[in-house]
Amino acid sequence: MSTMWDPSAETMPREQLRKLQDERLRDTIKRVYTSVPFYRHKMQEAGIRPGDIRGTDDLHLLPFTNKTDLRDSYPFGLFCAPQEQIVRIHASSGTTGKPTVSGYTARDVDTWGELMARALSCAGVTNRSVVQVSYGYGLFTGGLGAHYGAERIGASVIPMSGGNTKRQIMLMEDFGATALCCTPTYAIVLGEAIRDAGIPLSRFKLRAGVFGAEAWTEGMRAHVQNLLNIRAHDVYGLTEIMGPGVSIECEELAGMHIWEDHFIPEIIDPDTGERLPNGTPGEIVFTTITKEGMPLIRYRTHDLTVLDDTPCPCGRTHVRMRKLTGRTDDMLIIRGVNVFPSQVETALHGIEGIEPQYLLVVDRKNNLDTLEVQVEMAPLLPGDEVRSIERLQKRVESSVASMIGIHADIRLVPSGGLPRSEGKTNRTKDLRPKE
Ligand code: DLL
Repeated sequence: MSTMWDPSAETMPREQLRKLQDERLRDTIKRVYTSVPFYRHKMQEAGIRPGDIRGTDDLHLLPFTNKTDLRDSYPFGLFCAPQEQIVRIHASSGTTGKPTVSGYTARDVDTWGELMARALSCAGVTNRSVVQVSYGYGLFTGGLGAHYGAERIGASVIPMSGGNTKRQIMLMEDFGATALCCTPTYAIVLGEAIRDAGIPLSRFKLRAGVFGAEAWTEGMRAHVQNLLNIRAHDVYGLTEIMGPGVSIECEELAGMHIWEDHFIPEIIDPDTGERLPNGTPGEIVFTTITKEGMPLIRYRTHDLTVLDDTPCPCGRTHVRMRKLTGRTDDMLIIRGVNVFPSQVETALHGIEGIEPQYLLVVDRKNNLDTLEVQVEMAPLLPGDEVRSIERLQKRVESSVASMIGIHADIRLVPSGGLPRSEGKTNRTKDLRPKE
């Protein structure tokens, strides 16, 4: 049984929770209306004044916020607090070369630590735990998010960051890590490396995994639990809303509790924007109600899931979202990194000798995602030699890698070699197993 980090918040009766949400929503709407021209204009356009929003029941009156709104106000246009109060900036991949940015005040960083402390406590982390954080540290929110949460609990944190599998395994054993935070695919890489090196699991003290940042199946859960002899918890979040810890699975491992005293979730029909009742699959939309740096109103995540409001045996009253089943846009998550095909297009732009026809092929080999980018070459001229083609390939490779942040194998194909479609061109082929 895990101990709750903040029982009064986590088991708050629904009626009280609703009241708190109403209050916090009203306050957020007033703040964004006063301090963020984008929201003021949007609300004015929709004929809404802050006083019209009395609580969560009025949420549907407000317009959605989209990733494109963030892009249009890049980098800091949606910040609600003055620059001198912003203490941290994180970012994730945007749809083109520019990232999606989020700004935090000191109180936001504090809240994040608190919610990650709740999340890690759901996985049984206490002040006696040793937490190996193998999410990347940096602009990506995984590393620092898990780090602050584990420190808040008083656990001993090993700030490993990603990569260097052998060293990860050595320190996991030597330092007696009891919890591992990383992407599910990296957890499998670690587990298989331990197995393949023939190191007995009895040498490790690992008990829990807190895995997220990408979709993973129940099949992967069973595999990784078996490889590492742990209980594996799914954790969800996104940079724009906060980072990891927006929701987490409790000991029941049956859906992720969304911390509703800080975020209001809605499920909508992605095509019509219509709000759907709990239990119906659709796109999850979040409104933040305590954030100061960059509050977001009805932010469309493009993530597909189902809200489950049935009581959870753990006693937490916060609604659960089921494992994600996909996305409504073309964003791919490859080794935990978000990749948009349009980024590849931007990277190819202006490179002489290629044509703007490309295809991203994602696959999984030995439990690790692979990415191949197929690109059409301009028709070859007599005298073009193999060497110049190799040079072209290298150039494309480095341009793509610096744009998307991960390595992709580049395959140059002859002009006209990629399939053309009559409708919307599909730029991706995802061959990874679904279950
Ligand atoms: O991935 C934050 C995070 C870090 C979550 C570590 C969990 C653990 P972004 O890079 O902004 O933030 O990517 C957000 O990743 O919209 C989902 O599509 C996907 N995603 C995040 N967690 C999960 C999950 C971080 N548990 C995007 N299952 C989101 C499936 C997930 N997809």
